[in-house]
Amino acid sequence: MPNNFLFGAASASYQVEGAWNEDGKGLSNWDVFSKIPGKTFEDTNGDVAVDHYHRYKEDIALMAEMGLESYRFSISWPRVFPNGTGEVNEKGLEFYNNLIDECLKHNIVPFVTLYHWDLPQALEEKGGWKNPETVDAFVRFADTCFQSFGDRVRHWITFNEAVIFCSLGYLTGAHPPGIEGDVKGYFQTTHHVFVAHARAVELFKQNGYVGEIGITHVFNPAFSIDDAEENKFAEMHANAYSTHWFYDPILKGEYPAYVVKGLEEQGLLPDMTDEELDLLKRTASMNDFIGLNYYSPQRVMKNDSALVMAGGRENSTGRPGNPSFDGVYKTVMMDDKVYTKWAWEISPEAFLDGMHMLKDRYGDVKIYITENGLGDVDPIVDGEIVDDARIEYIEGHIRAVKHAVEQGVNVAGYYAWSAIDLLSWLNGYKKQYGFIYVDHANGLARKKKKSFYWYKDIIATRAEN
Ligand code: BGP
Repeated sequence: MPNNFLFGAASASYQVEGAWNEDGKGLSNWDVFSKIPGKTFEDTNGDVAVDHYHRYKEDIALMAEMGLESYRFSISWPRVFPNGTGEVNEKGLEFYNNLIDECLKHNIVPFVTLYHWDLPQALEEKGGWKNPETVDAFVRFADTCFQSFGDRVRHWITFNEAVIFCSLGYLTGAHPPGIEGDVKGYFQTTHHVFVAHARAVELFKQNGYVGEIGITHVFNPAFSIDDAEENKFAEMHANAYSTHWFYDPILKGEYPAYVVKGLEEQGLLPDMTDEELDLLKRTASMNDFIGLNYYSPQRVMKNDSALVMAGGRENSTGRPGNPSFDGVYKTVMMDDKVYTKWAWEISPEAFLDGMHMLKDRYGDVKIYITENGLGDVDPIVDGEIVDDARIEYIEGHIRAVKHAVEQGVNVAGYYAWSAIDLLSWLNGYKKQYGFIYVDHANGLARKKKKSFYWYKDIIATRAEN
């Protein structure tokens, strides 16, 4: 891999930090939602998580030992603004200042996500992402972060995976605010997120901050199960709703006409002002990159039933739900494909094809793979964590990135999910992703997994072989 290609790993505030009520932090929607019985796996929550808030020095030192070039983490909005807006919590800023400095001390490039799902509860109670005031509050939060950390942070992601928090929040109810079946609400909240993103990007550029800014979307490229015309139509439909709806407003500055028409016909088009649409248009060329979180593709076919929201992999993994309209597509599992324990298809080939699909539609936009990894219950052999399946998974996907780069796709970095074992939103601590193991039975002690040494070698050799 080229020398300027960044090898990193990622995390998110609610999933690692803990310290949910310390040093002036306000409540997040997840602090509240996860305590409603039955909402999360075995009622787990992120109150303590893996205590990164107190152990970040030890964690960053381990990342440095692994040779990590960049660490993607998110800022907890309620730690900075306990009520979402209003007074800043200086202690919150102090934590992120320390975290950033610790990364830099070890030559690790901080890659900061502003919003990875932990909305201040005070804003959730006022309508969350349905309320345009949340957009204003986000822009202020973003500006505060640019001002406070912009002298050292050069890489900013505004939002992580709008499709997930909007669809699970408003369609399936699996994430806060726990609403089911509000299809218009789903589209409305995605629109507000795109507007919030565009306003933050414009402000970043207008104020002359140094560095790059973009957004991260989950990327589930859709492929028809066969060549039947009706299934090919389903594939087109699935890509339009799950990919183009999310990438077009950011990179082309307008929504895909096909989806707009479909939503209009069903009375589901979000409320949008001319001013917002202009904003999307004029900021499209200002995005420096797009982040892709890729785990698996969708295999799709015609769906004869009416509106289907559950979309997917027929188990309860908490994945979305891509909405299907007029019953034209559904996502299915196939006998000849390989799946993880949580029924997510493993396909580096689809990843490579997907990157080409994006290049075909969006040209040479810079891409960071901001998440990719294997959720597993790691085998422990004689006290060692022998996560060969993770090594195989990541190796296959890094190889796909290498091919993509060789074939002219502009990929600038790869971030494994995750640096350290952490809370899985809906699967608790059982589903592991990290290179660093966290021993919950032993005071959250850290331990290096087999993959830790393997990734260290990949980075050191720049994935030569
Ligand atoms: C992405 C999220 C991450 C992480 C990952 C794995 O959608 O951005 O925060 O959770 O998926 O998901 P899970 O923990 O459900 O296996």
